[in-house]
Amino acid sequence: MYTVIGAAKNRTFRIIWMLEELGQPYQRNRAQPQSPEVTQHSVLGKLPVMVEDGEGISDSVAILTYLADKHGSLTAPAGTIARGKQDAVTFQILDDLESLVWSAARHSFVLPEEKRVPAVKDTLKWEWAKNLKTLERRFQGPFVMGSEITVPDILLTHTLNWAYGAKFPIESDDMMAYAKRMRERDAYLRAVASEEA
Ligand SMILES: N[C@@H](CCC(=O)N[C@@H](CS)C(=O)NCC(=O)O)C(=O)O
Repeated sequence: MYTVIGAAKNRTFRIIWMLEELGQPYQRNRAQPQSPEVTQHSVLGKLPVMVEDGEGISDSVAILTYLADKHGSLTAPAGTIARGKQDAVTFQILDDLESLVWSAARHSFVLPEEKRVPAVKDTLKWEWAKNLKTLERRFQGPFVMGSEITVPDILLTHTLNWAYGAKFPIESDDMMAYAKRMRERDAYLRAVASEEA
């Protein structure tokens, strides 16, 4: 049985959603970042961490990739060209989209107040709009990599939700419709219910 460590409303949601897509049982430990439950498994102290047989794996995308490979689902097989292309899109989402909303959060409430530069958020939003258009050119539809849901869909949907909440621009109707479709999935709705339980 997997144990997912992470309080609600953060990247932990990606893992819960993935496990719901896979139909795998799991238990929750809603520990806070930097608490002993987290730091015993990860020196970073960040959420999420997933524990299996007493061993912890940190970093949401590492966990998603581990689960996808282990269960042979939501991924192209490791060592294939298709997988190389899928991982490239995963890194594009991390580098060019998630990093921008994360920087905006850091300059809004994460960094010590005297270190924040609120004006940087305009630049981050401008760059986001440009980078989202580039991602859209790579988007195959109906899912990121084509006909099947894969790891980048979990990451992209979570990042779009986060960006929307942070008032980052999502100008494309297609992207808005995609995110809405993803949020209507049964597994997504079960993950939301788990977060709210
Ligand atoms: N790249 C990591 C980032 C993890 C991360 O920064 N998690 C946040 C919550 S979403 C956290 O634990 N922040 C508290 C801290 O850094 O102490 C991942 O995707 O899991």
